[in-house]
Amino acid sequence: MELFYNEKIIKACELIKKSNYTVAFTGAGVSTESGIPDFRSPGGLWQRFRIVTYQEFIFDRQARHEFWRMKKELIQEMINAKPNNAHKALAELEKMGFLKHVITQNIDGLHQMAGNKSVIELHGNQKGFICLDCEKSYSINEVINMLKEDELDLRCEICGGIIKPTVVFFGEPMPEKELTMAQKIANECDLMLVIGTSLQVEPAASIPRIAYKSGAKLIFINKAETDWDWMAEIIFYDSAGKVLKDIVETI
Ligand code: CNA
Repeated sequence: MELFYNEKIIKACELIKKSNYTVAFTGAGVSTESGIPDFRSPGGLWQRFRIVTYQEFIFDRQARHEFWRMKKELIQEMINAKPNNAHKALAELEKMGFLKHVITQNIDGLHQMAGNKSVIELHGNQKGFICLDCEKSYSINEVINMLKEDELDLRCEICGGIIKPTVVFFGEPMPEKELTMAQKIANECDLMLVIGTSLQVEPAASIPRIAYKSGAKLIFINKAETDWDWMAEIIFYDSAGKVLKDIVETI
């Protein structure tokens, strides 16, 4: 029988209180209420920009132009963004001792800004940039200045190599250390909060499946349906900020 919203909140709180090892797995939907668009929702990035793959970025100057044009448009709103109620609630759950780790596909750093101490970033962080030849690092401010000068094919000042964000592109392998750690946590946890993700980007999306297969219960909080909703013990088709705030207040 379908439960009412308040009943689901109470049931979610019971699961969290009973659990010995709760983790959160988050995607772009956890940050939309901070003003950062996700990929697939109406108005999301895929309606405005084409996704440039790793291979295109490396081999195609035109694709690099496209990528940096998108970055130039989005970088300021990304770095100005502040944690919303969803990030704050997850930080609060960690502080209260109910949440052990956040595994995130996001690159915006908002979980750490909200106060979560244990955050595993599967796709890197938007603040890092590196020369692909000599590996010189560039700060986000240096990159913003380069973009102001309209250089849409950013090159290393030392060796002239291509500068690339350290975030993981489509077609690029995920960082091994983070992936291994996330898989281990997924195997060991007994409750996973799956929040704001369409679960369409692999291999990151395999993390909740690992948790499910190893016997963990899953709570989904998503505005839209996913192909994996059947795995969830409880599902909220709702705003992550609202649901997580209600969970923290009820707990
Ligand atoms: P996605 O495929 O765009 O899915 C987002 C999901 O979140 C959808 O199911 C939405 O229904 C749901 N959603 C949107 N807003 C809310 C909300 N307020 N409350 C609850 N649910 C909501 O994004 P995924 O994270 O699944 O895809 C993974 C990609 C997105 C990763 O590679 C990320 O790096 C990438 N990404 C990250 C950011 C960021 O760092 N903030 C922004 C855009 C894309």
